[in-house]
Amino acid sequence: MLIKRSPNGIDLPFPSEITPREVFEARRSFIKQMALGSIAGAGLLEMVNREAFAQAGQKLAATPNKSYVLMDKQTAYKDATTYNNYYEFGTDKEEPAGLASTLKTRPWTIAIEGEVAKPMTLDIDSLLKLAPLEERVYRLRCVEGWSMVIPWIGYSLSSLIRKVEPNSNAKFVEFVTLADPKQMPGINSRVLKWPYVEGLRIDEANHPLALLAVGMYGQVLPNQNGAPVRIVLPWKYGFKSAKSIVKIRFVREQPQTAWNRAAPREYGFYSNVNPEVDHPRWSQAMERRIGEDGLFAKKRKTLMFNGYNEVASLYTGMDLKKFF
Ligand SMILES: Nc1nc2c(c(=O)[nH]1)N[C@H]1C(S)=C(S)[C@@H](COP(=O)(O)O)O[C@H]1N2
Ligand SMILES: [Mo]
Repeated sequence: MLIKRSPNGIDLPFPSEITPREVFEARRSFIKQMALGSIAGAGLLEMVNREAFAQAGQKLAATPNKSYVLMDKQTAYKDATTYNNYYEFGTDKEEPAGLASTLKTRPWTIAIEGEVAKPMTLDIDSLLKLAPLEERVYRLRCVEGWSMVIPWIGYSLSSLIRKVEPNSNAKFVEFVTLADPKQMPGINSRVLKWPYVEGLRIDEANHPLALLAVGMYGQVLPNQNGAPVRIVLPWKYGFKSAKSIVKIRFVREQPQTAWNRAAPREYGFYSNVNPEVDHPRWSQAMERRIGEDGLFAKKRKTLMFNGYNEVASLYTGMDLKKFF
């Protein structure tokens, strides 16, 4: 590395010479693989480049979808990428930003199976090309009482569902996420049973709002936000939006979900944002918008379905206190 001598005599690296951490980590893993002889001689340089640059920070083109814009100010990229819940990489909000940087998101495949006419295993790059990528600004509200406004990139989950042709037994959809103890230090903790599993009723999964997300802020998803592919369900508490999905299963019975298993009295299967149904240990009436958390910042009122009233018809006739 080039060292520039600063006027006060302290040696400082020149900014453009600083190696981004992701690139460094990728190179290190590449060198390890090379030492193990698992990378052949041909195309070496190409592999170095692919390993190092396929992931974090890469630009991703998407067309803004005008039906999904919000008046709310967008959360700063810095906040959305350093204040995360991703327990596989630690339970502290700041941990995933650091610890997930080594998550290997290529190669990556998603298996789609169960009650479908056309089960398939797609690699992430084919998944990206399955439907036109849209940008949609969604509010996401965590069950803990904070929210963010993020410009996501992806397409409706329903586009993927259509391709696999679910049969009439497919009443629910289960999302299974990566659980690799070699890459995920949080898996040693017993807060949850791994893998992290989430689920939806088939009609919820087919609602146009349900997004299969592969990017945000014009870029490929940062690892801590669920790279390379996650779901985003803005009318439900954040934990329903499973990160780093490896399997989507179409099933007959309501799936066992990670949080419902861990604390069934606190986290139900539906988990629709609902200011009238409190968490057993705290109120859900208000929320704190990340980035507005100064000493005198006003809290905001939490809205039914997080303000996404277009989903209300999915729940007509249901007692939402019972099906929380
Ligand atoms: N695999 C996995 N997915 C997950 C979680 C997790 O711990 N593991 N946390 C959930 C919770 S509680 C929230 S609030 C959102 C946070 O998403 P964000 O970090 O992109 O804002 O991810 C959800 N998806
Ligand atoms: Mo959450």
